[in-house]
Amino acid sequence: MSKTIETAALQTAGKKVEVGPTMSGSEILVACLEREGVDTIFAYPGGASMEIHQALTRSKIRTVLPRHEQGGAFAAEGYARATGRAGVCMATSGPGATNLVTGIADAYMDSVPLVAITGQVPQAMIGKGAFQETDIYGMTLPVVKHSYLVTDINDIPRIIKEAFHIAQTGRPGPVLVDIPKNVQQAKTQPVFPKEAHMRGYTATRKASDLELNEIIGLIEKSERPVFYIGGGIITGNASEELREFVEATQIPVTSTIMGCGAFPETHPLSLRWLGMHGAAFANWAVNGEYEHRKSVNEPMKQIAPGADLLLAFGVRFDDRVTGKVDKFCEHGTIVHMDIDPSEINKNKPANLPVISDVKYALGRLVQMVKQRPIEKKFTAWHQQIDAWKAKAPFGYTVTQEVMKSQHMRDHLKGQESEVILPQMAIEVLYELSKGEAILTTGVGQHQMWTGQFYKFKHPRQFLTSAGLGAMGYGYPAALGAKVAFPNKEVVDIDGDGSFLMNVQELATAHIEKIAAKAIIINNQHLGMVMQWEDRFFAGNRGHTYLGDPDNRKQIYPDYVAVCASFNVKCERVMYKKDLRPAIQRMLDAKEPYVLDVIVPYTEHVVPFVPAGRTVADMIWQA
Ligand SMILES: Cc1ncc(C[n+]2csc(CCOP(=O)(O)OP(=O)(O)O)c2C)c(N)n1
Ligand SMILES: [Mg+2]
Repeated sequence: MSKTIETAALQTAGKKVEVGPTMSGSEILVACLEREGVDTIFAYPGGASMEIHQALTRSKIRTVLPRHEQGGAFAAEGYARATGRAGVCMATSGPGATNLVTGIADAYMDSVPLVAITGQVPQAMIGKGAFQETDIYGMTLPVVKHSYLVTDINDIPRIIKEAFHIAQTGRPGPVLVDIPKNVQQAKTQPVFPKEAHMRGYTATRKASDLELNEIIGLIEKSERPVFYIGGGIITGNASEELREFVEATQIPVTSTIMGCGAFPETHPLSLRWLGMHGAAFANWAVNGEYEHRKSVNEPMKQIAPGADLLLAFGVRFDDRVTGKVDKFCEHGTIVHMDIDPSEINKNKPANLPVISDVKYALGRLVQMVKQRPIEKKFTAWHQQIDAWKAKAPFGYTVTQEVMKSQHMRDHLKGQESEVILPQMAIEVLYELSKGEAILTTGVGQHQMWTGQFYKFKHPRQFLTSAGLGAMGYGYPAALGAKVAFPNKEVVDIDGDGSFLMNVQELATAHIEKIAAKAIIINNQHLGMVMQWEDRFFAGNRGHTYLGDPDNRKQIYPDYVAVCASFNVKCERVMYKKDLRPAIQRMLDAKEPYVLDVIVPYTEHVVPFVPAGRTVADMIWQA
């Protein structure tokens, strides 16, 4: 049994530590994970990590065996995004480790706390081209917040303590810990530190009252302020403070996709999300309304001005949000608040940069406006925004193009009124789940429609691969979220292309009894790429059809049969009349459940600001 002692030397250093009995490196690692409060690890074994699995069999930590390391990494991310605590995944050296890379990159792009552990060949073999040797440390350097190659068994407790601290504090991100097999096998008496001490690592930064007063001064001077908020509000746990400040100041709020749910999208002051496929009214509120121009050579003709003050909190001015960045909020004063100084002036110069923990800053701003309320009511601005909301809500219609499509000819002959559009499926899910489900997605059109037709009320409700845009994310991420919250409804809204990329995780769902649900929005195409082909390449198909070209009438692959082979229930839904009851059956199920919803491929996601363009180029009418 381990016991807490303070040795003379360590007492001198003023640090409380726990010294354990002699153990192997693998056992020490698992003991460290236990001390970090890890309850689940998504881990796939191999020669260089099996010793750690042996130690895990003697631990209370739940080990979930994904069927592909990428699935394990995405599941750990789903767990992390849903809880805010670090997700943990593990793989063996070589191919196991490289299979984690996409998940690590995804966590890096979206600032998700992830601890990725890899087995490595024995130290003496490193650099010799040993069997399953890869320099995963070097390979992942550009996509980690930090990484370690453990060279001494005595370092394991400190490294794991630091890894979790780094992953979860400040701007969260992925940390890689690569552990050679001989270090796992060696034995020592571990010394577990209670805290991480790292010189030069500052996780907390606080805005000064001077800076915050300046923000209030700018709000008082402004006529058309807008909040542009992102994932930073969610990772910074600042939703409550944001809501209080917004209600006190009446400033409308738009978010990035990463920020969906940080401010309730059902709130009258919500402008939903902005950017390439965001709400037209959000794009207008930030940039102003312009006459639609057919070519970039035409001048931009303004109809109404947009924000004169942009409060950009916990965002990074991603190109999918800004389009042509110098035209983004061209006439507004920009306040950019972030905990990560490297974001300031990276993509867009800020008039007032503030480096701060956003929860602290918003909390303090709330106190300030309580003491001295802002007089302005922004009435004219709210009227303008209401008019924009009425003019261009998210919507869809069954168009002539849909009616004449191959889909109608092949599948709905005589029953055209029963066509299911992708957007309908998401709307019905929103209704039947009362807007309370945790959703994950793949990447593509279905992902954008999920954002548009499901209104997120809570932070950590919409888990989507935003920055990396990694197809295959949806179902494994749903498994991770469901493991964390077994009593919440977790649904992956996926594309037929994306779902197939990690279809093997159906086995994980069944064997591990993880009741995550999935709705496949099956258009038999790589829909988003097809949309760009339609818009920019005269509809010429460059390998975007996923069905069987020799038998276009067949829906391919047959997901009902695929799921059946994994012992997972699946229904195919072709007609509108069947949609609602099928979604209800899926929600009622206490086990993994898949709906394969067949939709036409003819729909385009609108609004659409083509890449690198401006709000004047936005296509917003279908
Ligand atoms: C791993 C990966 N490969 C390729 C892409 C490029 N890509 C973006 S969207 C898309 C189409 C996705 O098709 P599907 O999952 O069926 O979704 P849909 O757009 O049809 O709703 C592709 C190929 C990507 N984002 N990720
Ligand atoms: Mg598709």
